[in-house]
Amino acid sequence: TFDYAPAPESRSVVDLSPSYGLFINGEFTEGTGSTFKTVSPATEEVLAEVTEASAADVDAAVAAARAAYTRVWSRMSGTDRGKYLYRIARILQERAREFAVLETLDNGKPIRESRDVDVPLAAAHFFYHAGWADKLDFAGLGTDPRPHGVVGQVIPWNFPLLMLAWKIAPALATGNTVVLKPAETTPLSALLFAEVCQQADLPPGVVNIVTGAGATGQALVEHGDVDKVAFTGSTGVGKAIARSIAGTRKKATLELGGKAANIVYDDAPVDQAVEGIVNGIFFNQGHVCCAGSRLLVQESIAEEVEARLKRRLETLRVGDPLDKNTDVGAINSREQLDRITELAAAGEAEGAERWSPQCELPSKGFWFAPTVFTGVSQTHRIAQEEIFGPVLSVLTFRTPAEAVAKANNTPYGLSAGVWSEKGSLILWTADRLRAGVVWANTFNKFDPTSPFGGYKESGYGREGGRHGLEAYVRTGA
Ligand code: TXE
Repeated sequence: TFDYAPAPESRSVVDLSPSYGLFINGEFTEGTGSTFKTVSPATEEVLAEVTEASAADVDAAVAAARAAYTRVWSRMSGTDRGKYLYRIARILQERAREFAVLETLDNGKPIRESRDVDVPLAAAHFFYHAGWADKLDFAGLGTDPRPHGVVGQVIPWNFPLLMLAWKIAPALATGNTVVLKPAETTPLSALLFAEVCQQADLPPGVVNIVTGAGATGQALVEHGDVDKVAFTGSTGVGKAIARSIAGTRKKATLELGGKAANIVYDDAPVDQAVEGIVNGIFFNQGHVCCAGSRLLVQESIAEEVEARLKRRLETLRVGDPLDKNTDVGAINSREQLDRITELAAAGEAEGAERWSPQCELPSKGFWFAPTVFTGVSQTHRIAQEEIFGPVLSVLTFRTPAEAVAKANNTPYGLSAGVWSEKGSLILWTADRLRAGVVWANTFNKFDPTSPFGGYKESGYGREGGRHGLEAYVRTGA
């Protein structure tokens, strides 16, 4: 183990305040609740004190969103709503460095990823939806698409800014107003986004941010004046939300867990596939709902792929997330580290073979070395349960039919990858996979124009693309 001090020049890009309030009706307010601390997962240093919104605070935020909806946002032309979204997108680009550093500090992900993926994709999401705002009549949404009203949105900690963009951009483009609760371990980029709303002169109340833990999220989704709920997070909480709003007028979209198969056929371009396997599971420390957490490799090439994969993993740099050369950063929280550690121990106990490259981990913070399990069988917990960490389970198959059967044999159905030189085999396989997204000879490719979402216990509804707009409107015929 070793100690490190985060690079001071990167740190100075963000101007952290010692404490943060809530963003309600266009202003930062102290709120009536208590406070909690958000820490850097890489060092355990306290970054800031953040307000834990009470039920009364949630009430005030929903009232602000309702007033903004009724008085301003639902009456505004799509063209004007679009102008605000374009403005937000441009400010995100201008302040990209600040967002990237803040996201990395609060989340623990490598700066290269927040700089090259999270922040540009968040801006792209606003640009894309700005374009829809005045074209909703042509989006195939039925006759006279209308917004729902006030949307309550709860997001997770793995892509804090990007998930915020996935939620807020389509809601605003379609004329809804929003109360959003970021995850308790990563509230800071949402609060910086609140500043962006001010800078863009967004009418007060159109976007409100309430920070806090599960109880704040629950108060929001169960609030009587919320018309629609959008949630990304664990399958357990997603089911609880679905139960709690059953029988009410509320619409809901749920984006939940995954256990994606990355299927590698024996004619696949092996070097490319190995890169795709590494990106599939070690990108963002494996804190990705669509992570390629199960490698299904054809038996005849399994030995070669495993050997090349291990050689490649020896070169991954694990450590300081603010260092531009880092490939794998910190685990987001101690709770998540405990979950990963427990599931990895179960993998060993159930008889799979555990391997990690030699790597020194920092002495403070939450860290887990990249880990590969071989000899995994379908019934093992590490083949069924979402680990949400840098842990790959390797299974083998002989025939395409067996690959499909194994790939589909989990409660989830969010994403999958297929690697082969044969287009026909890729299409045959994709057609049989119960997964919302199937990547061919690539993995973890995201684009605002493509709908994303799951089958089975991975949830329902789509985000992104034209389909993503459907969740935010009600239509006539
Ligand atoms: O998720 P939670 P956790 C999976 C992943 C991970 C596990 C647990 O497997 O290991 O879930 O993570 C808010 N009503 N995913 O415990 O609790 C909470 O405050 C309303 C996959 O962090 O689901 C946070 O804002 N809201 C996933 C958000 O829900 C509630 C991403 C997610 O937290 C609530 C995250 C309640 N009763 C975890 N309880 C993905 N699909 O990307 C909690 N929250």
